[in-house]
Amino acid sequence: MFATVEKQRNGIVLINIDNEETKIVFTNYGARIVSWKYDDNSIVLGNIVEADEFYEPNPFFFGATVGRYGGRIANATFELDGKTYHLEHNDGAHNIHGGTNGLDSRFFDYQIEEQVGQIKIIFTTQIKSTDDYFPGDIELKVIHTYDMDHKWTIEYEATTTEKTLFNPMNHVYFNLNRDNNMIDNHYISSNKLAMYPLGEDNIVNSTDTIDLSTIFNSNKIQFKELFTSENPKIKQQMDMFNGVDHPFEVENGEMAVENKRFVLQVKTDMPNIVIFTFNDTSSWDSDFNIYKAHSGFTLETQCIPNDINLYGDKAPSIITPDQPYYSKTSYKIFEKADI
Ligand code: G6D
Repeated sequence: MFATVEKQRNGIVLINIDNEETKIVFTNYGARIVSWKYDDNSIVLGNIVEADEFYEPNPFFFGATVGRYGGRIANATFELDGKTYHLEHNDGAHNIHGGTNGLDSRFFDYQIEEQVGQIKIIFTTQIKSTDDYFPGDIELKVIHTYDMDHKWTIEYEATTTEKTLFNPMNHVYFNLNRDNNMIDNHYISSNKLAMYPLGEDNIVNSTDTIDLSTIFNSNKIQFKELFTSENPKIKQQMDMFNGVDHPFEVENGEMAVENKRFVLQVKTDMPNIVIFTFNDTSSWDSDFNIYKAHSGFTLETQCIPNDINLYGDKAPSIITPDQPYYSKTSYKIFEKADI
């Protein structure tokens, strides 16, 4: 297992990790994952040619670290300790993914540590309150670790100067199909699959979840079954959003996604996983946009978007200067014959 560093134009650095049958690439731009391959199968969407032009601003956030706040905050406003904060309206009336100066579009500093059985890339940056209009300046480390067992782990470590909201995540799109054909054939599974319904403009405005395991009488559900379900609650949501774009609560933060050949296991200490099945791919006018609806899915491990407007001062995304922030998520890929 070894790492090589490749400097591209425009300040982009690619860090390639080779672990025999799997290869994974990260970049300093947005501390993002660029590609992940199992033999010659690309299991994530994005920069297949690994060209820097790919990262011109686009609305899809491929593989990026997203924050300081992942997901939408309704009406781009929230109250904390009696003070009202007004954020940038970068998604209609709402704020999405922390605004246009978010973590996805900045160059991180980095350090690579090759250890026994694993390689770590420690990315660092700061977010100032003046960058995104949230209170508090944040010092952040995003640590990507890749290990011999083909497991990619992301750790976030942060401190803030003031009480604020912090809800980072990674926006990688997976697709386990050999030709990256539609993900409808993939199954999601967990001992609990509770889906939070969305209201207008994809905003989470209710904590009354839809229990998919009960509706389907199974803990393993194919995306296609969800997309075509005649259950009125599910159908209403699928008709509104052309697929899944919903926060889930899963058992112990553990779930799996599989197709015929591969299983992807996810484990997180975050309370929710937002699954987004890439429902509208039309908003990026570029030759790089080769994507059809449902050509990938995300597993965004985070606190439920808009938590501050749902739970007020009990919102899990609130952090304070006296308590450093830490969270950890791992994604592990298996070929089925290996299990
Ligand atoms: C997030 O949930 C959102 C989607 O609605 C959005 O389109 C995407 O990011 C870019 O996953």
